Formats: sequence, C-alpha cells, structure tokens
Amino acid sequence: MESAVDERLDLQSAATQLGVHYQTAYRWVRSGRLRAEMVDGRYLISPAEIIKLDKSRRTPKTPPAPRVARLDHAAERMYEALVAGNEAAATKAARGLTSEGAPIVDLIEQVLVPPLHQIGRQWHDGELSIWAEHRATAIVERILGELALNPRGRRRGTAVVAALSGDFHTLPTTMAAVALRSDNWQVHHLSADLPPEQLLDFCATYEVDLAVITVTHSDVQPAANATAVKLRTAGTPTIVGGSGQTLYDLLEGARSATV
Ligand code: B12
Repeated sequence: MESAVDERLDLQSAATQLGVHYQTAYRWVRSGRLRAEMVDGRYLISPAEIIKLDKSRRTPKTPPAPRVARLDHAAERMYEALVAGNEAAATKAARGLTSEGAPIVDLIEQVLVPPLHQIGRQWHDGELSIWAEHRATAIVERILGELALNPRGRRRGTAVVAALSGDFHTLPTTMAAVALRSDNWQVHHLSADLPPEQLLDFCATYEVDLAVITVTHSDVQPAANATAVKLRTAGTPTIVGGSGQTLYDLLEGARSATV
C-alpha cells in the first residue's frame, strides 16, 4: 500500500540538506540537475533525489562553471569599473563570464546588482555624485542590451514587462525582460513610466500570458497593485515585484502564475 505521507521536501529544506544556498538549489531545479515536481506553486523534491545529487557532487567533474567566489570577485571588479566609468573593463568582464557559461540571471544578480546597490547607497549618502550613478546605470543598460538573447526551444508564452507612471527606473524592467527571455519567454519590454491604462490596453490588444509590473519607486506600489487587480480581472495573470526581490523570485513567480 502506498504511504499517505508525502516525504518530499520543499526547496528550502532540500537546499539546507545539500548545504547550499536556496538560489543554488533553485538553479539546479531549473537546469534539471535536481529533479523536482511543482505542486501548488511549490517545488517538492524526494529524499532519493537529494541523496543522488549529493553523491554526484562528491565526484569531481570538469569543466567547472564560474563559482560563487569567482562571481563575488567579479562583482568587486565590476563595481570598480562602473564607478570609474570604465565601460571596456565592465563589458569585458560580463562577456568573459557569459562565455565561461555563467547563467545570465546569475551574472545579473551576482555581478551587476550588488555594485548598483552599493552605488545607490553611496549616491543616497552623498558619497557619489549623480553623474557617477547615471554613468554606471548607462553602462549596465548597454551590457544588458548585449545579453538580450533569444533562446532556442519552445516558448513558455508571451510576457509583458513594465513599470508604471511615476516610476522612472527603467533598468530593473530591462533586467526583468532579459531574465524572462533567458527563461524562454517571448517578452514585450515596455520599459518604465507607462500609464496603467496603456498596460491594460496592451494586454487587451495582444495575447499576453503574463504581465509583470516592476516597482522600484515605492510611491507607485498602490497603482501597481490596483492595476494588477484590473489585469487579473480581465484574465491576464499578473505579478508585481521589484526592489527587495530578485530575478529568481521573478522567474519562480512567473512559473507559478501561469501553471
Ligand atoms: C539608477 C537609479 C535611479 C535612476 C534610474 C535610471 C534608470 N534608467 O533606471 C534615476 C536617476 C532616474 C533615479 C531616480 C530616482 N530615484 Co532612484 N535609484 C537608482 C538606483 C541607484 C539603481 C536602481 C536600479 O536600477 N536598481 C536595479 C537593481 C540594482 O535593484 P533592485 O531594485 O533590487 O532590482 C531588482 C528587482 O527590481 C527585481 N525585479 C525586477 N522586476 C521584477 C518583477 C518581479 C515580479 C520580481 C519578483 C522582481 C523583479 O530584479 C532586479 C534585480 O534583482 C537605486 C539604488 C538601488 N538600491 O536600487 C536608486 C533608488 C531605487 N532610487 C530611489 C529614489 C528615492 C529615487 C528618486 C525619488 C530620487 C529623487 N529624489 O529624485 C528618483 C525617483 C524617480 C522616479 N519618479 O522614479 C530610491 C528608492 C526609494 C524608494 N523606496 O522608493 C533608491 C533605492 C535609492 C535610495 N537608496 O534612496 N534613480
């Protein structure tokens, strides 16, 4: 007789057992390295799969992908290049990591986002000028432009990404668009400062499987929530997110919203 107890672990518990960060376990699920089943919007992993992966990790393999320590080091160099306005160095570092096989979302999250957060803090505290922040942002925009790849394989569906009127932060919307494309979504990137009714109109005009509203300027959060309710009522699955969350959250939310 089959046991009624589901012994499977959620992703956080599996990560703890494997001794890795949640995001690493999530990446393994996404890449198929760790087999998991999506149940009610959560990944569940059987203990046998955890033992299997644990064993295989103990067997050394080549070639090595860029490791976390390497990406951390790259983030430090990226910060220096961005603050100095050294676009050539910043671009070379990003290209180098992608050619070594670093997943695009890891590159953004671990190498580009930490320097931008630091630059944002320093700008806020008056330690960096506005022009230095603008220059760094513009360099990252161009790096992301190069990463805006079109992956092969079956599309998950069509997504639209925007930030609403009053939120001028385009860069997080670009990051969201690049991340979704790397996860096989076809993406319409409508950028920032978009009137909410325009997003509603877009979703009524196109066949959209997912609307993503990015919020960076917190004043716009209420409008984003209200627009999400309207979009969902009109039949478009919609997720809202931004500062304080990551692209890993975005991709997980996108999958859950459209299961
Ligand atoms: C660059 C920047 C600007 C540029 C934007 C240029 C551009 N082209 O984007 C400019 C100069 C326009 C700007 C203006 C302002 N800014 Co500004 N800006 C920044 C800065 C330095 C980086 C922003 C950025 O690109 N972040 C991207 C990444 C690095 O950050 P992130 O928010 O964590 O992004 C993640 C999420 O967005 C997530 N994500 C994206 N989409 C989605 C969707 C879902 C569903 C999920 C789950 C996740 C997700 O993915 C991203 C990567 O992890 C930040 C500092 C910071 N800490 O971010 C301040 C910051 C965002 N700005 C801030 C402020 C206050 C302002 C101004 C009000 C300043 C002023 N006094 O004029 C104006 C507001 C303008 C407006 N009306 O929007 C504050 C926001 C505070 C708040 N709570 O609202 C910050 C945090 C700086 C600070 N420490 O005070 N800014």
